[in-house]
Amino acid sequence: MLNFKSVALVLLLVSPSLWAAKIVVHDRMMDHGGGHLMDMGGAMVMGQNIDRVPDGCGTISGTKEITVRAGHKHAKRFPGRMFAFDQQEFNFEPCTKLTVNFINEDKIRHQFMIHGLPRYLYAKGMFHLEVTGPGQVTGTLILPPAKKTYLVHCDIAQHMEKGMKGQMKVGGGDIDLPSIPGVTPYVVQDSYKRTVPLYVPPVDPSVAAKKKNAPYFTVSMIAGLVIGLILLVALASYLKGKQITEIFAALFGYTVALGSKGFNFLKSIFVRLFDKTKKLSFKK
Ligand SMILES: [Cu+2]
Repeated sequence: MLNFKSVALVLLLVSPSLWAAKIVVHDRMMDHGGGHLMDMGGAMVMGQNIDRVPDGCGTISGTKEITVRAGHKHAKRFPGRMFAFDQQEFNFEPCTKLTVNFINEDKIRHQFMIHGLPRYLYAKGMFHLEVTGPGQVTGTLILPPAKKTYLVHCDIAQHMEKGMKGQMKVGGGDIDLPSIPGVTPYVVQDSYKRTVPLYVPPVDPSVAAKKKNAPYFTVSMIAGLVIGLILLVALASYLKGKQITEIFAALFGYTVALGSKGFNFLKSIFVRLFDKTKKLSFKK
């Protein structure tokens, strides 16, 4: 018998939040030195800098901590996109010590990368967080003093092109980057109208020349015509003076004769096959 408690229990069990993928927190990373940390679970930090103050900063201006989520579901707001971060633009004061908690909500690899940082401080000018999800990884860097816009993206093949792209403006930034979903116009704008002409395959010039020089009449074509003419004359002389009913009767007769011959031929094959099988089946 159903009562309130059992209904509540069933509702609780089918609740999607209960079945949502569990976020693994990667907080026991091995420090490989030089700001490079990793674990065996697919989490990585590169370019971590917790204490070296960038040239021109003098001192750390302040500390900030943000949480950035990455996943397929965040792209729903952007038609035609496949992946996205939950936020596309970040603004910080120069020389901020920034800690990023990066949460990958998908069951694939995602990254949070900042590009264009000074190379004397960040290898390849890059700060990199990565986690094979669902999972969370945390890293810290100190932003340079320059008024500049940095590219933020996921570098897994096609993830940026499919929407996982943002920009980080330090001191107000210097430019706006293109194709940031919901922030700046796409370089290649999707269109649902058919504006591109249908594909016409290119013609190989050597094949086209061969076709152009080919003779209008070929030997096989003339032979066919001659044979056709002979047969036509023979048929005409055979049919000469015959009534239309006679012609149909003759055609019917030929068809029946041909059909019965064919039937007999097939029958003989079946009979032979059957005999063979019979002999085989009795062989021991
Ligand atoms: Cu990604």
